[in-house]
Amino acid sequence: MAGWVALLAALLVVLFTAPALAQSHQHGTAAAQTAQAQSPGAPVAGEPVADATAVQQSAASTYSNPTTFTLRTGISGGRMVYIGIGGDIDGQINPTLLVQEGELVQINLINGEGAEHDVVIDQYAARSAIVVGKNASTTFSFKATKVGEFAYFCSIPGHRQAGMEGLIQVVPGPRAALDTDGADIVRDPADLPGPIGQRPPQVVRVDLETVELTGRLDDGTTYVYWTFNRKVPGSFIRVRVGDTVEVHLKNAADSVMMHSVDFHAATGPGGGAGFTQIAPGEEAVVTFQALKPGIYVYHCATPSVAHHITSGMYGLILVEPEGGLPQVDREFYVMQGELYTVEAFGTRGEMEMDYDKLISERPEYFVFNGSVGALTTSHPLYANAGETVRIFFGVGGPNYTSSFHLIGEIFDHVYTLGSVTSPPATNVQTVSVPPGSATIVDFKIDRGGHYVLVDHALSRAERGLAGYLLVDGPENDEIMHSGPADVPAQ
Ligand SMILES: [Cu+2]
Repeated sequence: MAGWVALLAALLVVLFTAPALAQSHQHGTAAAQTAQAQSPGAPVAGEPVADATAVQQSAASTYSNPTTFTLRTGISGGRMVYIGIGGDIDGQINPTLLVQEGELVQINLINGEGAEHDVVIDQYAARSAIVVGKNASTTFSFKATKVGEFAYFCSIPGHRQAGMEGLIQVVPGPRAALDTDGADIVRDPADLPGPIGQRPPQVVRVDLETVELTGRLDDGTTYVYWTFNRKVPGSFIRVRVGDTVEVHLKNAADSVMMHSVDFHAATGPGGGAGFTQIAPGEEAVVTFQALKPGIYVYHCATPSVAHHITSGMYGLILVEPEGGLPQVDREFYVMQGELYTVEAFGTRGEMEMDYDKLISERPEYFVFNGSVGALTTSHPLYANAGETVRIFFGVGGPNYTSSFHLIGEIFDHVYTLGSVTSPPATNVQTVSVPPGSATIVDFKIDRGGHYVLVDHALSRAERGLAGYLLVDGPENDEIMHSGPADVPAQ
């Protein structure tokens, strides 16, 4: 019984920590780059007899998501083979899979022609399910604990001999981080101004510069972002109801595009966009009254608007009600968006925007604060047990509604639809936030540990969408502990 519980605990830890989450699939050496495909995927807790303690410790100290390879079965030169899909193994016959010692490896298998197949690695006692029909797929994972060169092959009688065999090379040592030319465009979720609280209305000047820059989308992957103030999302703007907001919008001289800004907090045509369509090097000023308290999105509104938004041109403005919001210990700023690239998720190099995918709403990437791993490996959220935490959460989109959820927590208060003048909903698990909208969630964090921000449409975690809230403090066993209750069940 104890062993079973420990195993379950290990599986849960893996499930809730490794999910494509992070993005520490750092692609390292030159050799690794030539042999590795990646499209980080779900952690399938496939290690049959995991050591629970070891898994928990490693999960608490490092967050790694799997190194992922996708193989499709097919026929080549009259032989049955595996064909690499995506990344650096794309198109290769029986590709050599290069893995670093200790990595969690995920292999996706797609049936390309309709015969029965599987993938087996004897030395790791790792195997996939058998895929039967054409286009059927499966996935499995294992931890590369042994260094060496091992065969992967199809165990259906005769298939290995017919050609379905390749190598997995496990080399010692950790993967070195890959240098990326792209700028860091991630907005630190702790980067927002403090509460305004009590003060009379005044004129508030807001400076926004539209900047186009090549930024880091993922390890080894860049994208030409269009930003407000060089980060995604744009600067968090904080005013109070009754303030006069004077927006100075400047379009950087080296921009290629025109840009503008539409404030959902403003009342008037285009939210200001009509007054702010500016060419590179130009500046425009628009002034509006903050008439209604709430948390609002702002975004670029230059055609194609969807293109400008997907490229990073969105942010939040909080119009505090008279006296401000209830005090909390920590506030964070998180926004969700999706990117439409020509190249498949996980491809390295410079991505290009795909207009056809954009207008047919087929994104490759989903991100919090602009890039894969933004809130996991590079800027996780930090808090202490016993503190109250508030997240201002908005969706830039341009198209996908978020089912915002914090794994392991319950929101004490949710300002539904961003309304701060309606009573907040209490004790909420998941909040629906459409594009161009925002919400505020408050909660007291009772127990130390790590918690995971997700869109509970969890397939998106496989395309980059996850964040961590790391809470320092006692892991209060009364609230949750591994194993049976202290008092026997009735
Ligand atoms: Cu723009």
